[in-house]
Amino acid sequence: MDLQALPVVQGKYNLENYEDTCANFDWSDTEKQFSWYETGRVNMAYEAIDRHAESFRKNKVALYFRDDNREEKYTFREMKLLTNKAANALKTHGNVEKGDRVFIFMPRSPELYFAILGSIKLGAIVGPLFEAFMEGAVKDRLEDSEAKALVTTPELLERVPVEELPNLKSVFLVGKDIEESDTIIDFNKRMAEADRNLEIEWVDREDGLILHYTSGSTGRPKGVLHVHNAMIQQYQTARWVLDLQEEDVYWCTADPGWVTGTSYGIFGPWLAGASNVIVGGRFKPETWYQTLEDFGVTVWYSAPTAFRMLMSAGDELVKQFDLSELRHVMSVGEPLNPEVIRWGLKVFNKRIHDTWWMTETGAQLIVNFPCLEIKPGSMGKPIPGVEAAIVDDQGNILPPNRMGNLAIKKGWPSMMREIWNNQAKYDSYFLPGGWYVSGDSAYMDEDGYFFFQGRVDDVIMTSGERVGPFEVESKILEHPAVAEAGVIGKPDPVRGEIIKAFVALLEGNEPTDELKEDIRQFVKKGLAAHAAPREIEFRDKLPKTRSGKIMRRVLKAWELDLPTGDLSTMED
Ligand code: 6R9
Repeated sequence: MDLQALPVVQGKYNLENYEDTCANFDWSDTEKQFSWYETGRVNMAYEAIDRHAESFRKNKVALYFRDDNREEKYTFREMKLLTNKAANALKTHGNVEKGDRVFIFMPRSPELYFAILGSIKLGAIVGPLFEAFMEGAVKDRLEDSEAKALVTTPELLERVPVEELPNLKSVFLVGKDIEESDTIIDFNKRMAEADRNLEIEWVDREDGLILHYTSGSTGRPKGVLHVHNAMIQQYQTARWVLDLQEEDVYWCTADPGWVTGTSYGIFGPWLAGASNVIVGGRFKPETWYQTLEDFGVTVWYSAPTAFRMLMSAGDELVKQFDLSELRHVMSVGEPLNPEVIRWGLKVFNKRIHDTWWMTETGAQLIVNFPCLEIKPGSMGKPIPGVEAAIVDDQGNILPPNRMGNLAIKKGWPSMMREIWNNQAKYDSYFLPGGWYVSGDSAYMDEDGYFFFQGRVDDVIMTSGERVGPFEVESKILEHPAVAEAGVIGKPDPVRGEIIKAFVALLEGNEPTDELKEDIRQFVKKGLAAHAAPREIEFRDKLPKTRSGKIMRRVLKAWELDLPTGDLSTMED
């Protein structure tokens, strides 16, 4: 059963009239907000922090931080000085300069944000790594990007094979009693003694800002490079879509290891001068509701898996909290089920607004604006200044209600500029006519609303995290008992999809439950907990093409009891 379109709720939104804005909008209107417009030079960290520290927002809280051990807050002025100090420490002790890659690999903490913004103030390119990554995943990324410096913790350092990374010259450790050496530097100590004044590195709009590694269906994870110019769209969507206003308290639940945690956990909200809540630690429904109540969160950005987990924690729990400040709720990362929207209406009395975008796009592209009617099941409409369409494999635009490739006309401000060291991969995203092809299939209805249908490729979205089957298969293949492995996403009511692996064993190995668990642990330790298959099924042989590629499509058909389709390329 579908919900009827949910009407606009009365309110004063930053975007009041969608149609008019689309007709008259020009990105150069937004560019005028930034220093670049006057000086020709810019720096994301200046625009996100220092600019406010030099304005009426000086003593406004920029960052509220909480985890199991710490509760702290920092004003924009304090953030400016602390990020200056972080920059000075990185420069003095790590020789970090413009264009260098600095990786940040640690759980959420205020220092993580000082380190990211400090690196950006030096013009360095930041590579954020999710804390759950294990040695293999960490090494791949540091190696591919030739990272020069790393900020991490003593606990996580065990997963960094420093000796095998010749380009990695300095490792800054955030922790207690750090013993310094040629490569190891005590981040807190060096920050404390660093100068609080800094000559910011003014860069060009097209200079590198951030490198997010993400997964495709083939090959190793790829480094998606974004540039400072992304601020134009991140700022504009923070106004239009997040609808941030001066008095808002904003909470984005994503970790900065993923793009949502940087574009909308750091850049967007701070470009808009908002108070930003950052919460560390593991997901617990009680803690999340407590966060909403204690900080008086007004604008909240999360993901369907999280909503579904809250939903399964029951309606009695949510009633114990005062969530009356909450005024605007958004979702990203996976399809937002109408059922979740219905639940949101019931327990928060709020419409949950879906937003669609990707690591590669740098910022939101198709969304349900607060000023639009919401059609449950739809991701919404393209933001003004962006052209979206459904195209066929040749780049021809398809009419309404026809399913095809969700594509965006090249040239939006926050688009990725490079796949690190891989021009061919970058080029493979585009079709004739200047269409960027997302890898998602969708259709558009006659009112211009877009509806997500699935991935065109084999990428798995599990709990909102994007996992490439190839990376998991490669890891499983390293297990001494394994001959072949094929990995697919299996539909799951809470997590969207779970990772399922089909495995053929080398001769002499018994297909036991212990071995399944051993393979699971092997992937968990070698790659990351969220990439470990929740289900493993042993088969004597896996379906392969004549060129030896595992046919994941056939595995999926086995799993879902569907017809296997055309098998003419199968080996025998
Ligand atoms: C921001 C982010 C991108 C992929 C994307 C699509 C899926 C994102 C969605 C959605 C349905 C939405 N996705 N938003 N699917 N409805 N509103 O998630 O980036 O990690 O790169 O994932 O996520 O399949 O192609 P990323």
